[in-house]
Amino acid sequence: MGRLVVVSNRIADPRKTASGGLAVALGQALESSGGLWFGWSGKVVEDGTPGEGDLHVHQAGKVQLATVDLSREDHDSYYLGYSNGVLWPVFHYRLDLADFDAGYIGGYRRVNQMFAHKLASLLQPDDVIWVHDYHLIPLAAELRAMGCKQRMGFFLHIPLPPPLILAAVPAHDWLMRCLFAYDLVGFQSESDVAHFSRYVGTETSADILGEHEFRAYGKTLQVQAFPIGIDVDEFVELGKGRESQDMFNQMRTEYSRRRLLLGVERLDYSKGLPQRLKAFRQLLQDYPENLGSATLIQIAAPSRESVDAYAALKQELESLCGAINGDHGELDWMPVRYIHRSVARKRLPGLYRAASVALVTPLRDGMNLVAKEFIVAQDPDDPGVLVLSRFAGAAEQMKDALLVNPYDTSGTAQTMQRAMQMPLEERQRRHQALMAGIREHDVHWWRERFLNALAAIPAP
Ligand code: ADQ
Repeated sequence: MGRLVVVSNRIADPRKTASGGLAVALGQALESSGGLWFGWSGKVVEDGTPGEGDLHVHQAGKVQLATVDLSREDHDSYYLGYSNGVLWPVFHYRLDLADFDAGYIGGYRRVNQMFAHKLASLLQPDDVIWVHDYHLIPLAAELRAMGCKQRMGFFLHIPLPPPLILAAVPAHDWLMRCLFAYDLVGFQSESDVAHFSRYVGTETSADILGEHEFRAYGKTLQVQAFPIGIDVDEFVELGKGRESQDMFNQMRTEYSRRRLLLGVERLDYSKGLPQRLKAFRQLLQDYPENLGSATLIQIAAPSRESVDAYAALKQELESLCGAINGDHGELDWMPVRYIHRSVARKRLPGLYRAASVALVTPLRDGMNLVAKEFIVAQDPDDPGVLVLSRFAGAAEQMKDALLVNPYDTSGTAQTMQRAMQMPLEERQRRHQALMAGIREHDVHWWRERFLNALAAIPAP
């Protein structure tokens, strides 16, 4: 196979561990092929011209990193507007939060066109191009329009909604048609693949050639589920580090008389935070033996704060935490510790390990890597319990977690109670089964499966 070219909205220097498992895994593939990673630089030029941006190229080991700046107007319409104000909510089934401002889509197309132009100047004929996520759906179509014939694959990190939800996007037919410019499209779960197949069956005149093969617009497209995993060895190593150990010891000392429940995510409405807090409040009401003991540490890292829906969520969360603490707290015990910051990646395994229960209860999630990280960080002899939303992509694989419907407040409270009371033997059995699955289907397996499937497609 030729050189690998990865394209994503943001890029990371794969040599830095703070970048996380995905960057490390992609970095390894890029290193072995002497590849290129292309994306937005993160820089916004206040008085920049829409559709124009400086290209920066530098070398990180064997990998070339190429980034482009965005003008303020492009950033606001492509990134905040269309990507995060339309596609993110709709793809997470939240039509009520979508802002269908007609101006956004022009910026989205313009930036994809500009990225295609800048990228094309760096491409070699036998490159294999792997495009990531909803910001860049039309990229292959733009590259093809410029005559690029390379093999191209696309992976969607977020869910694909059912056809009638997708059809609410004014330009849905154009978006879905753009997917046919790729040779391979990967989704996180089988339910996403089923939604794609149903969309194609009901909304297009494409021929469904097989479970994974579709033909339309003069092009054949392969579609498959490639559930993303984590870099297990990297996370285990992080867990052995001093920062992680210190975190664990500090938490164990501070909460020695308490039972710790933990939530870790970006502050995002897809993650089901208000529903989770209400379920925790229900737990305290329905099972009063938890009063004075159960403590929920909720870490919610700031995210997309200039999008309106995020500011409203932040307020709702603050008020819920205040109410729960006010109603149930004691001078020596506060039921909720809410922290609106991210935790350094090196400390995360220690935090996960100190918790008796992890609450991973999104309303909808492409996969959810926190669920997998929590399991890997546990002590196999005395592991914590994972409470996982059935609406996370991870639920298709992690059947040995306690699956919940996050909209069902008392059902979720009941499951939290069950998790806290689970006998050691059952905890060990569930942990062992989950761990085996996570190890087998790690991020390297995911990357290789995708790239092998792409390589197996005959060149156009
Ligand atoms: P995200 O929505 O960001 O990702 P997720 O997969 O849970 O969700 O987390 C990504 C990473 O961020 C994890 O490694 C986690 O440790 C880290 N992280 C999250 N909150 C943090 C915090 N408060 N402090 C420190 N680190 C934090 C999108 C999709 C997911 C999909 C991933 C990968 O929405 O469904 O699993 O991409 O494909």
